[in-house]
Amino acid sequence: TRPPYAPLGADTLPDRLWHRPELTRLLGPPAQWRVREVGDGNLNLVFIVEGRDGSLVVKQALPYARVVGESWPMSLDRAFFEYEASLRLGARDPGRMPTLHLFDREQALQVMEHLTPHIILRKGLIAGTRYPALGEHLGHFLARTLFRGSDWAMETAHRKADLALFAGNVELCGITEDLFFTDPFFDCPRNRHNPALDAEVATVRADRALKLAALRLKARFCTGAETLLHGDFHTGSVMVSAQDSRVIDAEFATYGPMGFDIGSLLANLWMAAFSQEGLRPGDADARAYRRWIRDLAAQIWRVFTDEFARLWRTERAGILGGHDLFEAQSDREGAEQALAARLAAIWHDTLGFAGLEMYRRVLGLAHIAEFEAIGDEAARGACERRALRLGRALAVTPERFADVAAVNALAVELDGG
Ligand code: SR1
Ligand code: MG
Repeated sequence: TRPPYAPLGADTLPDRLWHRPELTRLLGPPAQWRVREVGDGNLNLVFIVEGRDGSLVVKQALPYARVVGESWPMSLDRAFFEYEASLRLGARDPGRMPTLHLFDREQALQVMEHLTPHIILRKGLIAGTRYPALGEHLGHFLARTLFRGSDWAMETAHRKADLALFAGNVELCGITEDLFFTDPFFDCPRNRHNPALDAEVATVRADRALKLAALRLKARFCTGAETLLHGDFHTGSVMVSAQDSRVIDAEFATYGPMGFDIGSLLANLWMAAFSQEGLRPGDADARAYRRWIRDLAAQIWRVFTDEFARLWRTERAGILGGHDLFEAQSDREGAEQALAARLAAIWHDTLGFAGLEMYRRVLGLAHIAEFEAIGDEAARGACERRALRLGRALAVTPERFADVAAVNALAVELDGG
């Protein structure tokens, strides 16, 4: 009989996993394993195991949300959905997810490649590091995973099966629905905010236009099952080295609108840019660096649209120029017209979701390290206020922003240069 679920500890891990060939093959003899718990995310345990012959990461779900504690029970099934999503996202953009070596559903445990010398992108952005290949990697990842998980690319039977599978990720979807679209807009006990923003919080409570936008976007998220999303695609879900970028932590995966992943990522970049003045006040490089971050956001959107268009022209099934149909004359113009309409709709969604991501990271439960690292409340409040202003404009008046340059222009104006 298999042992029931039990959380691992750095001291117990070798005794619990010494018999797994996937580990001994890559690490060498268990007696020589050195184990560190390094998880600093909101949900899980993460261990780095180093052995004679190599190193691995062991990730295990806890039966509660680590960020809150045992008072917030959480299903271990999230490890299963993360595993299933990682397989699909990894196949749709090969090389961008860590290699998986083992999944044990009962123990809610995955063993994967130890990415080294990679660090979490959010930490790299706080440190002011530039990553030359990142924009291309993330733009491609978004285009390939979002396009290839959709009905533009998948056969009906496969897509419906996946839709049904990921519809089971109920608990984590529920967290997103609450934390993203609901909590920041009322006096939820889970919320917390910088006291320097008390006036802004009072304004949000009375802001009907913003609440209407949040309701509209929640409906888009809940009903717009366009593709398999990563579902939590912020700068804490990307690991980077000088040349490489990897995507981790797909446990919030669900079918949803393409703009959700794109908006989550771009919002975190715009917030990282706003944090620079608070992190390094008056520093000339911090100013240059925030321009680099804004340019990165623009590059990601450009690479995304170029790659999405390429896939549309080469991998799409169906009428108007898609393959697999014997049309008398393929309608190239119609295909381009449909592509432009699709990209415009994705952009519109992207803006709205980006706007709400900013609200939830400033006023909700799960804040971001860029702002939290600014010790002075007033200085931090100034940065957070800019994020709220940009967020409101994106969510409530998306039609103001024809393209990413228009968003960056408002970010520059709010940042004073
Ligand atoms: C209780 S989970 C809080 C947040 O952490 C994750 O990274 C997701 O962003 C989630 O919303
Ligand atoms: Mg995560």
